[in-house]
Amino acid sequence: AGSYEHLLVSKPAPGVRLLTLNRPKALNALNNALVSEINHAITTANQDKEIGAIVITGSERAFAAGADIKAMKDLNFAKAYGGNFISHWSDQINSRKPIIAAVNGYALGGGCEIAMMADILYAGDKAVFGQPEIKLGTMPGAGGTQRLTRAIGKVRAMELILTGRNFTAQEAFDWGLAARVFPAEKLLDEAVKAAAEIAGNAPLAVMACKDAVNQAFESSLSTGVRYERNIFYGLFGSEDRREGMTAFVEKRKAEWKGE
Ligand code: CO8
Repeated sequence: AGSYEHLLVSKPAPGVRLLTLNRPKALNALNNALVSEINHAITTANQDKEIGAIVITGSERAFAAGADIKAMKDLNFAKAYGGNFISHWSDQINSRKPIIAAVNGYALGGGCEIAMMADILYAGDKAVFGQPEIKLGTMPGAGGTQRLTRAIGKVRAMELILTGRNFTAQEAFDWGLAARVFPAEKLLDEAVKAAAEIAGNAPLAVMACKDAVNQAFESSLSTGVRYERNIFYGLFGSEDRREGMTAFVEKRKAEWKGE
């Protein structure tokens, strides 16, 4: 469903929307057009009751090799700051439905940042991550210094961002950036399988879980725990919560309504 210039959109399993970055000649380098298409596709998936989770992927060679350097080369301060360049590049974090990034090949610079914005990151065993912006005389601009640091800790993030060196799927996994590593050719199937499993859960509970986990990055522990408890109380108002517990007691499979 949907037709875009740089993005393929499909439904590989019930409840799953798959977005495949498709700018092969530039190794899926990100420009405003591609990012706008990603945002549009995510918004559309959020509005679609049939969809419970989103998978975002690239090709075997590249998830995305960064922001489009050719498009940035002649930018100046007035155009970047005044024109609010990349202000919408982080919009995917507004998705209320979970996003899984399935990363094969290069995920560099903005590509790594887009992958880190996802709720779950799966890596193919040959994936190559990095924040190489320092080598271009600049720095990460779409959350790299913040999300990488929160995910893997200060000294590792500092080393990677200051040297610009690449890191492997195994390192990403060991450090807690990637949830799982799969053989490259199995990665997409596994990501779709996980997305389908998520999509098969009660939609309001999925949304609530994602919201509460994200709150862990925004507040103190006691505030976060209170936040969680209040949403937990709120779910007692959902029909699916009653159905889920009733189905357990009646030893049958629950049927979700999304209400
Ligand atoms: N931008 C534009 N074009 C690119 C990019 C890029 N980031 N990466 C690769 N390409 C193009 C190449 O120019 C080449 O095109 P052409 O054939 O026309 O010359 C084509 O893709 C294939 O690339 P290579 O020939 O270089 O392929 P190799 O296999 O030799 O090398 C690499 C692959 C190692 C990935 C190499 O292409 C590379 O180093 N790319 C640049 C990586 C990089 O520095 N990325 C960071 C960019 S800066 C950034 O992302 C800042 C983020 C700021 C905010 C972003 C918000 C999301």
